[in-house]
Amino acid sequence: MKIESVTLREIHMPLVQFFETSFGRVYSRRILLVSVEADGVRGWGECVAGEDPYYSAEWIETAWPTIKHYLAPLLLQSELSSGRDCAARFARVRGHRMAKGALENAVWDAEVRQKQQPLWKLLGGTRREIACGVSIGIQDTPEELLQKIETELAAGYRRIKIKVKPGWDLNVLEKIRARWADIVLSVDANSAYTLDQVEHLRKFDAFNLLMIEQPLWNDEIYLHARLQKAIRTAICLDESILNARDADFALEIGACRIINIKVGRVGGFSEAMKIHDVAVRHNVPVWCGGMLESGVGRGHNIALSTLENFRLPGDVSASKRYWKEDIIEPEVEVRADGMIAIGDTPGTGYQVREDLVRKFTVREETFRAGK
Ligand code: OSB
Ligand code: MG
Repeated sequence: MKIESVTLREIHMPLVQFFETSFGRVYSRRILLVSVEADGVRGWGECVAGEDPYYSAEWIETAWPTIKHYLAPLLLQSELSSGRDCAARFARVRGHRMAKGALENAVWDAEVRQKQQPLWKLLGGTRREIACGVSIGIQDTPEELLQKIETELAAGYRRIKIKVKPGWDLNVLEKIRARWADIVLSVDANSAYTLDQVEHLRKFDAFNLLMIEQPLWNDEIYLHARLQKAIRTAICLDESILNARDADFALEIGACRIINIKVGRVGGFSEAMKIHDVAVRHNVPVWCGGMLESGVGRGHNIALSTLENFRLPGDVSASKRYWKEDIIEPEVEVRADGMIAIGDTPGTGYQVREDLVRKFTVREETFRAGK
């Protein structure tokens, strides 16, 4: 494949509802989209870097110049045989995984359009439907949270995850379990606790949770192993797992019993697939995380979720939970049984609505070989 050009676009999309985690609240997304032109087709990728450096050190204003000055030139200099080659091409650049992932995934996207194959097949997927859960942010009151859970259960979602932090945890779990004793429930702390709070964290064991996601520091694995020995609830790591070596280490020392895979966090499909395979060797399930993506990233998350070891419902939910109008056609829809059907359409099965992308674009820049 010859990559002729790389285009970056920043689009603004207001969220239907604000989303609050232990690190803050967002009302609207600034999304960095990447497109590549290769042999007459266009491939799309989404950079999941946030509007602030809170979930990770990367944010939209580090991703843009990193792609412009370092990553795009590495792709434009000579031919590639596949999306699989990108990671090696980018290896000299340290970190910046979200920037790398956006570009690598745009190349895979172009590749499947060119080969007229479904993306999920090229990635090695087998599932013809995938199970969906929802991630529900911190609300102003517990009553509003209960109302939201009721709505999502009625829509058929197969797992409810709530965001927690000190002061919004055991008290809300009590209320949820009083109303729904048996639903599949998990919590995500986004690093809101420390190991001094082990006695407090042990109290989560009373609520029959599927998992507690990322309770401790974002850059720490070993202390999660100490915590996992002290609590019964399965720990799932998100922020701490940046590559397949991290996953192998975490599973070897017992730092978690489940892994959340986000293509952006780990630098693209190829590393995500390696983490998937490491988890298979350890017989540990994985699931696909979300980063409030537009339809571009959502389509990629769906394709990844067809790999065999994505055994737990992902944070892969319907477009309409986030956007008044998503930038893909059709929009992502979840069936009444909480599943998304996987078709045989080439590509992701979702077409990018370039008219809407143009409407939402606030800046755009294109790079070509030798420029
Ligand atoms: O930790 O999984 C997370 C959103 C932004 C940043 C981090 C996280 C999340 C979510 C949202 O939980 C998942 C979704 O896209 O619905
Ligand atoms: Mg998380």
